[in-house]
Amino acid sequence: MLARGRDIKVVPHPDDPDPSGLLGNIPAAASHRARIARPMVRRGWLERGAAPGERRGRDEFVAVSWSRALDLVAAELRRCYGGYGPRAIFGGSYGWASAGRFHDAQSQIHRFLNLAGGYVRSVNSYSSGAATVILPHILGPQGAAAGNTVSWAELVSESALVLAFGGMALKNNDVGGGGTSRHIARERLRQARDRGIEFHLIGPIRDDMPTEIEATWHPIRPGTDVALMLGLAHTLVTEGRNDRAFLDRFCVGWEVFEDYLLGRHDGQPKDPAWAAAICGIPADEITALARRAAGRRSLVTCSQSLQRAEHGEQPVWMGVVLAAVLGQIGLAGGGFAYALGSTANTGKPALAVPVPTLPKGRNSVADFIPVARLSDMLLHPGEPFDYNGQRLNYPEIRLVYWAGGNPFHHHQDLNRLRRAFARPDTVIVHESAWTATARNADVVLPATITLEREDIGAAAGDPLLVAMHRAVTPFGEARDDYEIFTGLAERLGLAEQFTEGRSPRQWLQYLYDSTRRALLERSTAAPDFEQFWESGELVLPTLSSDGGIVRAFRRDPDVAPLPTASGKVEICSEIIASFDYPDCPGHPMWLPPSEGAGSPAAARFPLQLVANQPATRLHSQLDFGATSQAAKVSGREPVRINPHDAAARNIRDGDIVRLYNDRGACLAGAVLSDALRPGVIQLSTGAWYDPDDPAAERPLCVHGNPNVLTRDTGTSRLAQGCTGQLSLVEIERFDGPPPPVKAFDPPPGAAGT
Ligand code: PGD
Repeated sequence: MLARGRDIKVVPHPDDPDPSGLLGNIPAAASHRARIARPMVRRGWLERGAAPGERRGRDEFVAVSWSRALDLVAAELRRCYGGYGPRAIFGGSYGWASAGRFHDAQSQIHRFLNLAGGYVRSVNSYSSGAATVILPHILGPQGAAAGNTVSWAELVSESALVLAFGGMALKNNDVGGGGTSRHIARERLRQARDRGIEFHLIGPIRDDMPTEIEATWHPIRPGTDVALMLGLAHTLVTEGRNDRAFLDRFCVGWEVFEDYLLGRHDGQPKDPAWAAAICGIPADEITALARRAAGRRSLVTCSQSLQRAEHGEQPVWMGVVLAAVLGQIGLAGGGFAYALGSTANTGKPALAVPVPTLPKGRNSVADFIPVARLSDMLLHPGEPFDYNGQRLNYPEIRLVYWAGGNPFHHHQDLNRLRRAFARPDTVIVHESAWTATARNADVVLPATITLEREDIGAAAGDPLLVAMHRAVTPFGEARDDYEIFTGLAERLGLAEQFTEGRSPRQWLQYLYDSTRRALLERSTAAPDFEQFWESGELVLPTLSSDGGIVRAFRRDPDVAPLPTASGKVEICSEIIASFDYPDCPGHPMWLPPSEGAGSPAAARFPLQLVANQPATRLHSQLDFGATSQAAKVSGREPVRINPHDAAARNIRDGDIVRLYNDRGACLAGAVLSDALRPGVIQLSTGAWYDPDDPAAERPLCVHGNPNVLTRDTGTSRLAQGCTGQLSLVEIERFDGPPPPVKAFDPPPGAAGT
C-alpha cells in the first residue's frame, strides 16, 4: 500500500493514445486540507433540532463520532418517514460521483432509500436535459437513434463534410460517464482530416475544434444556431438542392414546416439575410455553406452544450430537420449525430455484454422532478409545473439526502439555490471534501475516494473492465458510501436486505459474475473473478457499428419504422403541438432567447457569457488538484475575453475582474484571447463557490463560479432541462486588494479535526 500524499503517482493506461491531463488532479486528493476527516454536524441543527433556516451555509460545524452521526441520521430518517412519508424525502441526489460500478454513490443512495421507504427522484441529466426528451418524439430514444448511429470509425471512412454545431472540443472528449480507457477523438479527427474530410466548426469559440483539423470557423453568436440552420435549409430548398423524395417518404410534416421556412404565413422567409442578422454569420457565407453541404455525404452534429440553453430542444430538432433536408439521415457517415465529440465514449462501438451494475430495487414513490428544477421544487411546494405533456405538482420536501453530486456546482443561480436550501428541515450530504454542498448541509458524512477502495471500473461505451485495486488507506475516518448506508440500515432494521450478507469484495465478485456469465453464454472465454482481479483488466467484446435503428429505417421504413408516433422522422410532431407550449411548438422554430442580443437585458449586460465544461478538471471535482490550479489566475478561475472587449473596458491580461448581472457577481482572472467571437466571454464551470460574506443575500463569489450569474429556468415546458450554458453579463476591472480565496479551507469548526 502506498503512503498518502507526495508518494502518489498517477500514470495513464499504456494503450491510451491521448491520455488526459485531468489525471494530474488526482494525487492531491489523497490528503488535501479540503478533505473531510470526521463526521460533522452543523451546530444550529445539533443544538436546536431539525428546522428550515437561513443558518445553513454560515453556521459552524461540530465533529461527532460515527456512531453518534449515524444515530442522528437514522433518527431523522425515522422522523421524516414516520411524520411526512416518503414524498417528503428528496433523494434525487444528481451527480457524476466517481468511476467504479459498486461504489457508485448514486447506485448506493438509491438502493438505500428504496429500501428505507422510497423517495422523490429526479429524471434526466444536466448534460442532456432537452435532447433526452425531444429526441424520442422526433427520431427515437437518444441512445438508439442519435447517440451512436454514426460512429467515429464511420465518420472517418464515409463522411465527406461535417457541420459541427457547437464543435467537438477535445476537453469534452477527456471524460465519459463511468470512465474511459482510450481517448480516441483526436486520432479519429486527424484520420478524418487526412482523408480530406471537410470540417466546419459552428460556434463562438475557435478551440472547440482542435487546430490541427483546420476546420473552417464560423464564429456564430451564441444561442442562434437554429437561425443559421434555417438559413441553410432555406437555401437548399429554394435552390432545389433539398432531397424532396427523402422528405416525402421518410418524414412527416414537411409541408407545414416549409410554409414556415418560406414565410408563407408570417411573411418572413427564413432566408440567409434573415438568418445573418440574427446569428452574425454573413448571408453569402450561409449560402456557400449550404451549397457545399448539398449532394455530398454530409453529417450534422450537435454538441450537448447547444441544448443546455433556453429553447434547447430547438437546435436538436432543427439539426435533425437540416439532415433530413439534405436527405442524409440513415446513410453511413451522414445524417444527424447527437453529442459525437461531446463525451469520450460517444461514437465507440457498443459492448456485446452488459457491464456489472448494482441492483437498486424499486422506488415506491411516483413523484419526480426534471433534474434541473431543484430550486423550483424546494421554493414552490405544492405548485404545478409542466413537463412533456404532463401537469405535475412539486412535492413538499422535508429532508434532502445527497451523495455523489455537487448542486452548488451544477445548479443555476446559486443565490436562489441558497434560498431553496434554507427550506427543508434537514440536509444530509456524503462528501469526501468541503465542497459548497457539504458546507450547506446539516450532517456531513466523510466519504472515501476511488483511490481508497476496491471496485470494478466499466462504462457502457468502453471495452475495458478494470480491477480497481485500493491504492491508499482511507483519509481520516472516511468510510465508503456502502459502509455508511450499511450502518444506517442496521439502525433501521434493514441491514440484511441492504447488504444481502455480502462484504464489498463479495459484491465485486457477485457483480463480476453477471458479466462473466454473459461472456460464457456467447462462448467468449472469461476468467474467474480471482484471475480477473489479479490480471487487473479484461477487454470486453464489442458489436459492429451498423447504424442502428436509423440505418434499418432507411433501408426499409415499412419493415423497420422509427419508434416515433408516425414511425417516421417527425419534422412536425402532432403530439408536441397538442401540448400547446409556446416555448416548444409543433415544429422547430427560431425562438429568440430572453437573454440574447437585442433583448432588454442586453442594454445593461452586453456580453454573452458561455459557462461551458472546464478543460482542467471534471466538473467541480478536484478543483484543488495540480492541473486545475495551474490554470488559475492569481488563484481565480480564468475568464477568457476577446482583446476588443477587454480594451473597451481597460482590462489587461492577468487582471482580476468582476463579472456581474442582476442575479449575482463573481471575481475571475482575465485571459485575453482572440479565440472568442467579440461580445462573448467564457468562464468554465467548476470553480468551488466561495462567497465573501455567507450571510449576505447576494454575496460576491471571490473564486469564479459562473453559476452565480446563470439563469435558473427550464429549456421549455417540454423538457425543463438545464439552461446554464448562456447568460448575459457585464465585466469590469476589479481594483483594490482582492479578497482571499477560501474555498479549499475547511469551514468554521472543521479545521484540524
Ligand atoms: P461534480 O463536480 O462531478 O458535478 O454536476 P455534478 O454534481 O455531477 O460533482 C460530483 C461530486 O461527487 C463531487 O463533489 C465529488 O467530490 C463527489 N463524489 C465523487 N465520488 C464520490 C463518492 O464515491 N461518494 C460520494 N459520497 N461523493 C463522491 C455536473 C453537471 O453540472 C453536469 S453533468 C453538467 S453537463 C452541467 N453543465 C453545466 C454547464 O454547462 N453550465 C453551467 N452553468 N452549469 C452546468 N452544470 C451542470
